[in-house]
Amino acid sequence: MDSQSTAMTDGFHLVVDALKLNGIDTIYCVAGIPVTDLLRLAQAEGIRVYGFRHEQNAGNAAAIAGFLTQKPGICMTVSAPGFLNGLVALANATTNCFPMILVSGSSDRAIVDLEQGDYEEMDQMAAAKPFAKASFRVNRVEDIGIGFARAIHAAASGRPGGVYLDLPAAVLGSTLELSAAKKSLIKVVDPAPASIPSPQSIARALDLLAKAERPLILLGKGAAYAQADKDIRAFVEKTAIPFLPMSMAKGLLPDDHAQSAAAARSYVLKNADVVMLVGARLNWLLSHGKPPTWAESTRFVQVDVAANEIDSNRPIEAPVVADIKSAMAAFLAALKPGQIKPSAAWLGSVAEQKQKNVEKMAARLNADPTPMNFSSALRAVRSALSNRPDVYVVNEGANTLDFGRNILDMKEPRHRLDSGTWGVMGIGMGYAVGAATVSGKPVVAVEGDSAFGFCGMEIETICRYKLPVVTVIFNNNGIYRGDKPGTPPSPTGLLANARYDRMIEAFGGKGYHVEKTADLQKAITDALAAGKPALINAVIDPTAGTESGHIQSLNPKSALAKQPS
Ligand code: ADP
Ligand code: TZD
Ligand code: MG
Repeated sequence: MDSQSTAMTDGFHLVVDALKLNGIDTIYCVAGIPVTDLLRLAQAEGIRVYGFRHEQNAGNAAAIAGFLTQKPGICMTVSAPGFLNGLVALANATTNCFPMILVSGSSDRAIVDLEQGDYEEMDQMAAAKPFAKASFRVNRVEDIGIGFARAIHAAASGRPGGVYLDLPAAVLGSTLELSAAKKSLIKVVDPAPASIPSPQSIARALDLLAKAERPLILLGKGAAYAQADKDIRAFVEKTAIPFLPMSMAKGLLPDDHAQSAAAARSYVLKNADVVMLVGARLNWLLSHGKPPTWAESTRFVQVDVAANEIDSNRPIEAPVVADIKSAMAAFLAALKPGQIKPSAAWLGSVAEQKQKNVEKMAARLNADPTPMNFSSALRAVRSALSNRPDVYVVNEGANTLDFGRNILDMKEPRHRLDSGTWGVMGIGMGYAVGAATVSGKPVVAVEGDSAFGFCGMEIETICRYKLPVVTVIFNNNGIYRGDKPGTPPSPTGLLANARYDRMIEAFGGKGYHVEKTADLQKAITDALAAGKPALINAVIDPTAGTESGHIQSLNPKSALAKQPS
């Protein structure tokens, strides 16, 4: 055929076509060689392109978009250093079971593989492997369609996770006949196929729950991800079993629900006889299911899509390997009226314990010290959000996170986004942009001053795209606490009296500096009403925090610490 007259396309266009064909409408990125023109083309073709200041934040935005939508979020980066900057976010997505695809341009394969010193040289596919659920490279332009299909399947199916897709510059620039190109694209059918539980596994789990006197349902972020909100609520209410949400499962049932055992957390973990885990792992966040937090005799139901999660920390008597949507539907269909009945004594003691703890907490919450402490400042945030269930709450820090998890009530599913499984700092601004761009709803990011520092430059991104993100910095002058005045900077200290509010003013956003709870509450209310980027510098007592927040016991102790020197 005469090549002059043959219609041609190239790798750039095929990537955009593959994304659009699969309903992917947003890219979070940092531009540069070799993806600049690719991003321009994507934008011109109607894909929303959000340019960030650092790839880690773009990756975090993509990952949380994946969590919120069940579709892989896309992060696009440049070769080697840009790719590596995005890798922490990819690993974090995999750890948290969020579907995400890190797409990165890469340099000349022939030069990279002989280590001849290319611009931004690196074997990125190999580097990504240990941190991703899957890692692929497209070596031929006609394989772009297959590359994206494989990446989408891998990210979204089964236990979701982060996937790496390598696009060498030469592939982007390669041409292909239009007719062959069209045939090479794949529209993925059913990227997250249902995983139906066996009827035996459902019966076994219901039998065990029926034998329980002191049952507990523990909801994790897998349950939030599954978007089975109605069925989960129906099962909890029909069985009358107390439930405990992990932090990102808060709001699946509202925190003020009568069956919530959140205020009696230690009591129920220690005293339940049968625990039904729904999309929650028995990892460090649950003390590995082991004493003294848990009883030796506790028996477990575990609903999880990943078969190899079962028995990872404690024997699971009734595993239900399935996706949670299918599993909850099967539970509701099989449940007989009156089959499961927690004992009245158990429900009574959970209620009593809750009452006691709520009263204890009320005393702390009602105090109004100057300067503010974590409890009083969070009460102000809670009051400001009390009639705004639509607001997404992002939360990170140590004390800021640990107190925030307990004090900030959620009413809607998937509206609390936090440091998650890794306890990683710096997710805040990426998650805020991801949540705002996916939902179009306002976001309040409650950030420790140190946590904010890992991602703070993205307030420029937030201002550039005019996103309704209100960042509240709990400014206690440091990691956990501030330094004593007049002492040289310690490893945990940060500058005293920093005015983070002035940073956002440099970008045209609204800054607030507040020292009192009433002013903090008003600033949040006003900023949300304005619907524009804002940053509130909230002064917190630098002596109020504790080392490592609520997980101080995880710090290794020096064997020599108590010996005379
Ligand atoms: P949390 O930190 O809230 O306790 P984890 O991240 O530890 O939650 O656990 C989430 C679990 O949910 C993972 O084991 C994952 O395999 C599982 N999961 C994720 N999505 C689904 C789903 N749709 N159906 C079933 N299980 C899921
Ligand atoms: N680096 C990364 C990426 N993640 C981490 N978790 C840490 C370092 C260590 N770290 C924590 O575990 S919490 C924290 C760090 C640096 C910051 C705590 O200070 P903060 O919060 O100002 O954010 P509080 O309210 O002062 O405790
Ligand atoms: Mg701090």
